[in-house]
Amino acid sequence: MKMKGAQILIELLKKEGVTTIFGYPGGSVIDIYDALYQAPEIKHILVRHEQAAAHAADGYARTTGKVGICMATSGPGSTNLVTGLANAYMDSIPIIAITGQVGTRLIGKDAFQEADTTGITMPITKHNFLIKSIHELPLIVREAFLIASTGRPGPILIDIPKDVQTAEVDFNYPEKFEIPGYKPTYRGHINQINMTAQAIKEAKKPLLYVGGGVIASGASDILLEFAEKTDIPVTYTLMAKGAIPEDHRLSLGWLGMHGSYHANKAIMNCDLLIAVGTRFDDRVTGNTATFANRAKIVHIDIDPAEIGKNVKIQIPIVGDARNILNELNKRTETKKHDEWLQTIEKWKKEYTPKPSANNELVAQTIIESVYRATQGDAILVTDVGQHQMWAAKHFLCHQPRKWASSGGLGTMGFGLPAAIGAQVGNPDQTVVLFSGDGSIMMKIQELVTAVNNCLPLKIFVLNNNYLGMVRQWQECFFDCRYSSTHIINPDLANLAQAFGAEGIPVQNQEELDKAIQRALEVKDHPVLVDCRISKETNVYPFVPPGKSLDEMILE
Ligand SMILES: Cc1ncc(C[n+]2csc(CCOP(=O)(O)OP(=O)(O)O)c2C)c(N)n1
Repeated sequence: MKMKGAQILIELLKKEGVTTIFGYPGGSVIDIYDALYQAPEIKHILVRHEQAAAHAADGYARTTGKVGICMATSGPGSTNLVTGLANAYMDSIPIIAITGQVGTRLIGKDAFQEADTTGITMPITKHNFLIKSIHELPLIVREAFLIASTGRPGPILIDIPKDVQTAEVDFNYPEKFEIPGYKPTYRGHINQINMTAQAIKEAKKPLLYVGGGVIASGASDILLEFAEKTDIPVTYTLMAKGAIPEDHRLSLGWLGMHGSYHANKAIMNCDLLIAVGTRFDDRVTGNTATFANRAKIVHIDIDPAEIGKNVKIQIPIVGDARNILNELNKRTETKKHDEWLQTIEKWKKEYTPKPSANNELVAQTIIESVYRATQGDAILVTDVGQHQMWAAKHFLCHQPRKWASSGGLGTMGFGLPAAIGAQVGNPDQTVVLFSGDGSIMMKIQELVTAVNNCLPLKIFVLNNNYLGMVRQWQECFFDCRYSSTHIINPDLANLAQAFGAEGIPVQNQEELDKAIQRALEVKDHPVLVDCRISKETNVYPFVPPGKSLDEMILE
């Protein structure tokens, strides 16, 4: 049967199990939108800015484990996706962006709303495609889904010129296909696995350092089994929050610039570091020359390009985290590391950050109050800044895929659209967003997207009238010269009301408790709680950029 390119695309998406697209229409995707109109199986969430479509697809993917889909028109539509794609790329999140392009004959002629979308997005996608003929469409869409979700996951972009969308051909679904040269390695080299098992046997102070790869490969359960059997404590990156229950006796919290004191101490004193599905980001390592410099380092990662990129590795293992942890589990014996765990426990007692002494609302208390009220049974989403660090510290996650935060790119404005994606993907779960007054203003227009779709997001803005994290750096390194970090915003609770959401301002604990209860009982619209917090609180501990993890500023 003859079908138009736009219809073929929708058929292919249905075959891939797509039920939701986040997007924004325009002339170059109007045919796809028309095909979508006739496909009620796929829900389209109309955002108010294309960047939000990409972040929503990202939040959807992080919290469901499925591929997230976003769509935009050519030119300004596709360039607006760029930040969202870069964000997903840095955190290895599988999303597919579908963009319209001007007709093939107009490409390169500065046609209306033309941009070199594949050129622009080349460095921030795992792969991208410009479809030149309708005959290529089926295979490319199938390849896109495979590449996005296998190996090291990541964003893929498919740019579809207008004439490809309107051309007609007989549609044949490519049941079987192969991508020459694309063969991710899943099984680790057995010799290297045996060497690691031997190193574990010999180690007195071993430590696991895990990253987002553990979540991506669904390895959390086996990680826990392995850690318990070998009695090895676990520290993790922000991306791996929830990979191990955070209240587990072997969990040390996250590490790095704002990580926990005892996790950073453990890194600097361990004799064996087993890094799994992580990329030794500079926020984690601090000074790479001194990072874990008393340890033999094992690096397990599916992407061979990551091994040895930032830190010298003694035992590299390329492969899937789940497979390799399984193998390691089989090859290791039950062990005990009481002395090492006691040392870590001593560090844990040595330092706990002090809450602010005055009577104002403090961010940490707000987050702890929400954590208690939800009993931690929520998907937690954050924006970027101090509130992100406090949320990560004070709201514990006990399962994978309960946490969505911009790790690698650190994108302010990620939070609200990502929370929308998380709620759409998990309609029965409570979704809590912690944002800052700077971050929320970057994508505040998406409140109406949440209102239109009856999404009961619980949004807590930690409002300190500052771009807090930058102010903290100005305080610490620029002698309190607060250049352009004091921020005056509209009344956020009233603004929420204007969008059709519910807005509640809070100044003290009593008002906060009431607002939390109200937010949790609402089922059909977003609630924004504007928490006026103490203005100049800092996030501690704090490893200054480029310093060693044991050079933490404590207060
Ligand atoms: C898009 C973007 N622009 C600039 C920055 C730099 N930046 C990092 S944190 C921060 C301040 C965040 O302020 P706010 O959202 O109010 O959160 P707070 O730190 O006060 O909790 C800024 C400007 C960024 N991360 N992302």
